This record gives sequence, C-alpha cells and structure tokens, in this order.
Amino acid sequence: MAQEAMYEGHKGQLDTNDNDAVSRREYQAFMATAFGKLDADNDGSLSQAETPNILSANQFATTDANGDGRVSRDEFMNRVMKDFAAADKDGDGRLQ
Ligand SMILES: [Ca+2]
Ligand SMILES: [Ca+2]
Ligand SMILES: [Ca+2]
Repeated sequence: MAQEAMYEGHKGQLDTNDNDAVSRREYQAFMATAFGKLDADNDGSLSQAETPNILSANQFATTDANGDGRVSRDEFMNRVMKDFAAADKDGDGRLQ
C-alpha cells in the first residue's frame, strides 16, 4: 500500500497563488518552511519527537536515508520531492 504523502490535507495552504494547482515551487517553499517549524530545537535535523503527528515511525525510518535516527534537511526535502514526483502523474510539475 502506498504511504500517505505528507502534503495530504495541506493542499489549500500549498496553493499559495490560488490557481487550483500546486506547482513544484509552491510545494518546495511550503516544505522548506515546514521543516523550519518542525525543527523545534533548531539543530538542522528532525528527531522522531519533533515529528510525532507528521511522520509515522515507518515514514520516519524511510525518510532517514542514512539511518542515523535524524532526518536532515536534505533527507526531508528528498523525501517530500519524491512524494511530489509520485503525485505528479502527468509530469507537468503541478499537482491539480
Ligand atoms: Ca498554485
Ligand atoms: Ca531538531
Ligand atoms: Ca539521517
């Protein structure tokens, strides 16, 4: 079963110019901001304790690509941009 993408439930916030489509740029900006908000202790990475409602243990483990128990900004952005690519089925760089 496919994992639920992190943007589910945030589409209204993601579409910042209100054109009923989420561009890659809108998505990326939202996720970069989200990372900053989630990183409560500002150490540049996310612990599982910082993401209790965002990532399940399983999602955390798959996002933590190097398995050090922390999700770095790069690991986070890689993961969410993969979600974007998977959701963008027609490959036009926008989610409708
Ligand atoms: Ca838009
Ligand atoms: Ca942190
Ligand atoms: Ca890591």
